[in-house]
Amino acid sequence: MPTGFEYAPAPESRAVVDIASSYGLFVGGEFVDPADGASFKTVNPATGERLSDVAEAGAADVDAAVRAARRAYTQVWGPMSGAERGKYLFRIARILQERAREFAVLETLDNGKPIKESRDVDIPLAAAHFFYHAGWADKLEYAGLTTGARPAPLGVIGQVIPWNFPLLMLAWKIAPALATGNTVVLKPAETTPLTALLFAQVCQQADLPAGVVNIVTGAGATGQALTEHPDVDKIAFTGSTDVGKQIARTIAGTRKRLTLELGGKGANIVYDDAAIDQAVEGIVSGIYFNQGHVCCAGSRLLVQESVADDVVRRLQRRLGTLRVGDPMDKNTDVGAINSAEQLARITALVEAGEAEGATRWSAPCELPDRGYWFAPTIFTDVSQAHRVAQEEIFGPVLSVLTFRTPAEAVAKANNTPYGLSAGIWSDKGSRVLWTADRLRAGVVWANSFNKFDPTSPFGGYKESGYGREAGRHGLEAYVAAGSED
Ligand code: TAP
Repeated sequence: MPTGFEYAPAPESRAVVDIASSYGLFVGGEFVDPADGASFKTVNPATGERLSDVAEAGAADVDAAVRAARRAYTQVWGPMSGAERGKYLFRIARILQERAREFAVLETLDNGKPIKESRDVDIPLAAAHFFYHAGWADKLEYAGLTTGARPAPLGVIGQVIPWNFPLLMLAWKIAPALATGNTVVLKPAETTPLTALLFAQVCQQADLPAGVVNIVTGAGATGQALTEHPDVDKIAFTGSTDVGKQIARTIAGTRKRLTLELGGKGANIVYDDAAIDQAVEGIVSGIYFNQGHVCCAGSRLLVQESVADDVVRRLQRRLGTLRVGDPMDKNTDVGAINSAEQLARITALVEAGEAEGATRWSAPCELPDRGYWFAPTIFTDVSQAHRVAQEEIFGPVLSVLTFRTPAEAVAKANNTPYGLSAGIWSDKGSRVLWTADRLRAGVVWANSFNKFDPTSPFGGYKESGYGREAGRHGLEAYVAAGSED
């Protein structure tokens, strides 16, 4: 066992994955204890039970991680050829595939998402991200991402990620940074550190040079220490708009680069000529997938007035068939809310919706009596000024608004501070294109929703952040020769 591991599997996970009773930080290729010995517990949100104790990194630990990353950058990873770097990324991708079952179970235990989603979405997409970027590592020159014939990495990258797709967000951050020759220090979210720590073991298994990837676990203060560290060349942040703004203020006036992937309030626009049953499926996956803990969720349904009653009726019928409960059950559609804090946030916004006069309907389902749960919910009679139409709920709650004309649909869709995602449902290609052209959203899906692919750039307008992840555009954020210069 590596240093910092005290092995004692949690009872519920014994069969598939070994969860240590405590974890150290991953710094310089090894698991180490934090300087002041602090730790916090991570729990299974479906039961409230403790899974493990995880080290809490302070400023001294973050400094040690940044120094390890700097050494690795200068001595090994920076000078290495793209073809060699690519081999490591391919190796990591293959190990993620080989250990997919272990990762899926661990993700579901720590996050609360249904096992069928971690098994079929999170883990395969994380592996796909490493495969995709492995392929880029020796081709940067052809994409104009080098200075002369040399790649121009930025150096040491500090990365901070949220809890909704823990391994996938890690892959979105680490794969492009490594492919372009940078080294990283990554802080996972406090409530979901376990798959990042299993990923650290994958780095060891792949013989990745020490210090190329460092994982510092902890709360917001750990993330802040990382963003404030003077020897970090760039911060890549995914999380809430409030914390994103705080980080932008911290970084202003320094030499650091910054990319921000923040919140959203996506509109799913359904025209009267849409295939309604297909649209209803898209609305359901748009907002109830991953309990609505999705930055690009279709959390506002904009439906044309003439079909609104029919769509809402069919939607309620469909929600009645969703299975809410044990995330480890392969038939579960909606799992647990990730934390008590998030449940409180959802509950408060739903209460605000009721108080402001919107009509609430929740699916008639029996919720487990321990852990954190919220029944799939729909608000009708919503006006644009209501908080449930403006603020990100980040839970299984849909706000329904209606429109008469395409122009009204676009105006309402664009009427939030966010601009991350949107969906359009229509039988007419010309109407889809007309609408897509006018939406201020980084991603627009047509007759589908929540489709992801490592080749497609992803990112926001307005308060949803700046910079793109994935595709060729995503690489630009990690090189000096990209379009940012
Ligand atoms: P946040 O509360 O913003 O947390 C995100 C990360 O930042 C966590 O690791 C958090 O640590 C850390 N953090 C908190 N305070 C910090 C500070 N002052 N300095 C540096 N780091 C700090 O968001 P969340 O609740 O985890 O995630 C939900 C949000 O993420 C939603 O708004 C969602 O839309 C957004 N999101 C966006 C995207 C994209 S691609 N746009 C994707 C996924 C999620 P702790 O975990 O310890 O608080």
